[in-house]
Amino acid sequence: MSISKQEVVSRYLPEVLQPGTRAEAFAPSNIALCKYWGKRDVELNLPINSSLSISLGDLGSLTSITESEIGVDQVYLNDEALSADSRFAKKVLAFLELFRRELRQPVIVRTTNNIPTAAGLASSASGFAALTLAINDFYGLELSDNCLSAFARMGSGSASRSIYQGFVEWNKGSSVDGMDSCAQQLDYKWPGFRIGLLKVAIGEKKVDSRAGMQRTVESAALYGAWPQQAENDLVTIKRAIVDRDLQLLGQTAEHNALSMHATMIASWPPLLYWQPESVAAMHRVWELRESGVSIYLTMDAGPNLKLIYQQADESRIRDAFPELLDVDIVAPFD
Ligand code: 2P0
Repeated sequence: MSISKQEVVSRYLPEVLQPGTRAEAFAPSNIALCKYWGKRDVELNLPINSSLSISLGDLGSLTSITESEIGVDQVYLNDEALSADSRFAKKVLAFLELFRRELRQPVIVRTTNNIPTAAGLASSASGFAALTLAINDFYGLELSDNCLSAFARMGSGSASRSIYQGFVEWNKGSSVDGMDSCAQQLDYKWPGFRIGLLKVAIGEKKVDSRAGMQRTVESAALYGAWPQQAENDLVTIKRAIVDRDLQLLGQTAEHNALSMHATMIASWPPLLYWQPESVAAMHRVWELRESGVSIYLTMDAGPNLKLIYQQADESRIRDAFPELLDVDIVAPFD
């Protein structure tokens, strides 16, 4: 039996809210090295497996909440006022509603994403993390970091990880209310660690992650092998981070991503997020690796690649992927 989001949040709110007049918060986007794929509770976004990510420094979402003088709530995305029935505005206001109690003072929520649109990155992780942090500040909730991460997770699972910078582990947890399903920052830095965002194809995906993972859990027999693999991969990736072993980290992350995609492909109807250009780029990564460059790939629920490598190989990788010059190379620890 699932508990509702509202029930969970209400337990942690002060009796009387004391809203300020303005709050603003930033949260980074993140790329999972060990992926989250599959939910044990759809209402609360509780995952079947734990996951581990790297946050993208200053690429992410900046969200502000201010008191409004007009009689209704308003939502802006990238400086554009949205209509109240747009999908984004509805999601934002439904989330905000969880934290408001009986307060009816209208607010203006403004979100700006500085994630390069060319990178093909989802913004729901950084968006819900920034919104949660801004809500905490605006209503003076003084929530703990664990609580902030767990609440961000209720907006979007991967948002639990975007509360933090650096390497972040999201423990799947086991409690019914999900309050132990929150992320933690790993206390390891890795100067020279790089993520290259390689956009190979454009276009809206037809099936979003939320629907895609549900379809996989319900229809792919191969999914049965996924939770255990993910748990094993997470342990290996943590060890690789501690040892700064790029080969071990890269091959485990790449294998993890492709195994996740295998479960998607084994769903019905099939889920294939790759485009021909994605496959061509994968082959280029593998050729480059065969020529001695330590480069690995990971992919999410879309056609684009994220490259994992170290600064020492940067020029050879830029030469092999001139497209990288157009998008961002993220150096989380430098
Ligand atoms: C991840 N993805 O670990 C995985 C890998 C996509 C592929 O987290 O339904 O937008 O909001 O919890 O967080 C994307 O899924 O899904 C995601 P919901 P979310 O990064």
